[in-house]
Amino acid sequence: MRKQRFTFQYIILAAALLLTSACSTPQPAEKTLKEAFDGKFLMGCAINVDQSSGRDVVADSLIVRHFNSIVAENCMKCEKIHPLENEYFWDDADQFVQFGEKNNMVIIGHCLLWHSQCAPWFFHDEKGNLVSADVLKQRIRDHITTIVTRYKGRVRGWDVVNEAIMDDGTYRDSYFYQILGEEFIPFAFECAHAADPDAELYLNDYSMAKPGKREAYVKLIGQLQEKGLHIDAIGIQAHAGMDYPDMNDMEQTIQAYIGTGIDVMFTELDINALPNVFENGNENAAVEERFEYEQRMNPYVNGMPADSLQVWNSRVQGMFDLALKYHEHFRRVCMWGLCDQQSWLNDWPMPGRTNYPLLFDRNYRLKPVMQKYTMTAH
Ligand code: 9MR
Repeated sequence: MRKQRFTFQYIILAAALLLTSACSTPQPAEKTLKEAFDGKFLMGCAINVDQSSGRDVVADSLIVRHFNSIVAENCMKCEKIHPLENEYFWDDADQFVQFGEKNNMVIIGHCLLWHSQCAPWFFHDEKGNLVSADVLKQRIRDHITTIVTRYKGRVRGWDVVNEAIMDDGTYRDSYFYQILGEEFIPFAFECAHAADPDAELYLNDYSMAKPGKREAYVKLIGQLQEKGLHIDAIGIQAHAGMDYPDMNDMEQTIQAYIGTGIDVMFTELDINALPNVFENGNENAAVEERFEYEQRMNPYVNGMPADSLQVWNSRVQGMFDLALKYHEHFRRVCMWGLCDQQSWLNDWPMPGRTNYPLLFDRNYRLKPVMQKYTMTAH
């Protein structure tokens, strides 16, 4: 009797299984991000030292699964990698490069020259005076040659000069500019190419959709090309917000850069979900700008409301749709971090906010907005 009931239960179970598989339409398997954009552009992620050292195990598993390119969020910046004139600190940068190699990723170096986070010794002599043009050139040459040579053949491309132009198209009044004038940019490209002739070389900046900035970069690219210097692509950082940049302006920027004959990339994509703290609706990503914490500027501590999320989703898709539209000239789309809780935007320009700028949420889940790409052929 007992045996009979057992057999009967098996028959029911088998029938139910058969019925379910016959009725359900086969679901397309969800692709990873890198699979979704395979053949179109590289899918990149800026990683921090916890990730490149293997300490952030959960993040690492997602980075390896979803991304085929990495960039160093901080460990290759001058103040970290070259803190004193005769002292380089390689541990973190070496680990970053090893992480990329171990996981078969395209490794990007960020950044060789940047006015910000540049070690204080770089521009001054022992008396504290600004150094001469010749001394600065020698320092730039040593800095670039040493770093690029160390990772020759391992780092695919370098942000050679970062954030050199202001939103209105004028040159940033950095020490590089004050001491060397416009010449510091071609000089940096010359040094980088000499150190690794096979490395890709890039310019990189934020608020690129601003017409003044766009025109200045088109002119600068032309000047580098006229001098016969090697430049492969320009990085549109793409630190965006809920109402900027205007997508038509962004598209015009992409077209203008492609028109110069080099490729484009989104190199630091994130979408700030919080109210703009700047009274003038500032669209930049200048790390030196800071505000004191105000509760009213931190409205989504417990999550984003549906209407804001909808806007955020359309902004993200707007950026990816542009990259897809121009994919023949788009080398890479790189997120500026993996998941929301790790983003610099929780603390900039105001500390202690709860922001939602990235593709993975605070529980390390890929946001549903990306199903537009991961669930379909496009
Ligand atoms: O995300 C980076 C943050 O952790 C650093 O504190 C900050 C200063 O080094 O730089 C951030 O990254 C910047 C990038 O290097 C250049 N473009 C703007 C990015 C956001 O500030």
